[in-house]
Amino acid sequence: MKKYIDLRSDTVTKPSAGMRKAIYDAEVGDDIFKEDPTVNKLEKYTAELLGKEDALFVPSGTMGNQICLNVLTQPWDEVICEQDAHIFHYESGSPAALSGLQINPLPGIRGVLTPNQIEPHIRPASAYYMARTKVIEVENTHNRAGGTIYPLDNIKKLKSLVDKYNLKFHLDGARLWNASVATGISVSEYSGYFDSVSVCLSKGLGAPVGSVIAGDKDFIKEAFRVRKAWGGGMRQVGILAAAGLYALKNNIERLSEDHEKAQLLAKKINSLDSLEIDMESVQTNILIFKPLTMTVEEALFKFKEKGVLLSIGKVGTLRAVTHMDVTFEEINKTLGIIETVFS
Ligand code: TLP
Repeated sequence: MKKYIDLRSDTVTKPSAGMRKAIYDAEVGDDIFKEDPTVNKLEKYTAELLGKEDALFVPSGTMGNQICLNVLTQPWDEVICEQDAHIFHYESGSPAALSGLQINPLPGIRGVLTPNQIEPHIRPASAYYMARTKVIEVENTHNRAGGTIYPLDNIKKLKSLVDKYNLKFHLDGARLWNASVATGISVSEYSGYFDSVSVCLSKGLGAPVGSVIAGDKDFIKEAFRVRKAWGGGMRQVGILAAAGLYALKNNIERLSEDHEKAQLLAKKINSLDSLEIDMESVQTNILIFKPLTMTVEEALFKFKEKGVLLSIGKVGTLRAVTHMDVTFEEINKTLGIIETVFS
């Protein structure tokens, strides 16, 4: 019997029995020598899924994003992203500390920026007194915006802008799988427009650790060097890659169930006067909502008392994330708890 229904994040998912068996059976070798057959398999498989020449297994989504930004830029360059981007809020200031980058966060709508919003902010190449605009970064799905999906048409238009100004295009695809399952658009269609892509295995896909970054061969060659320099080179790590491969082969399609669970929660939240939610933002497995009759801290405490764990979203909001380790039965129980806490 679980003590809590844990909706803090989809990162809390634990390896299933099938995944543990794959971990147990994994063939391993020294990955720094490129001799781990399971890591090699995971990298090849993910590169194919994303339609990229090559890929690299990295310990986390944060390291994945940061290696990509490092390889795409020089110190003193600027990265344009949406103002609620994970790279801006939740990666410990790493773009500045690790790569000497300035972030230019622009206000989007539900996490999405259009080319018209971005173009006036691209700095003229002749302006020696300004940082150089180098990268446009997109997050799909967008975490702080509530798991929203970047429309493909918008991505295509941003790619034209990237080409017009000779910039680079990075995708934080920690939850790209969710976007793909929700829209039916393949992950390779999404990733095809980007120079670099980072995807996570340890969120809704249920692996204990790991992300994969992908790009062309030269990009990954350089990324391999940066990963080692930052202490992210790993040895017999096939035991983790095996979990990642298992996740990719077994746990993508089932994400639609997590989206259904999020809809159930969203409808209940929307039905109560003491809570506010933007229903249009509930597109995948994340809910961002505002308590109107108590503080976020009070709400977190009351939910915890009743056995439900939530986290804090952007300022003044709560966040709930659905995932495979929370059953429909537990979601139904949570609907009752929301009603009790807020009516
Ligand atoms: N997000 C975590 C927290 O950092 C907020 C979560 O619980 O959602 N990109 C996106 C869009 C993410 O949501 C995350 C993790 C990352 C990158 C970083 O991944 P990790 O945690 O593996 O470094």
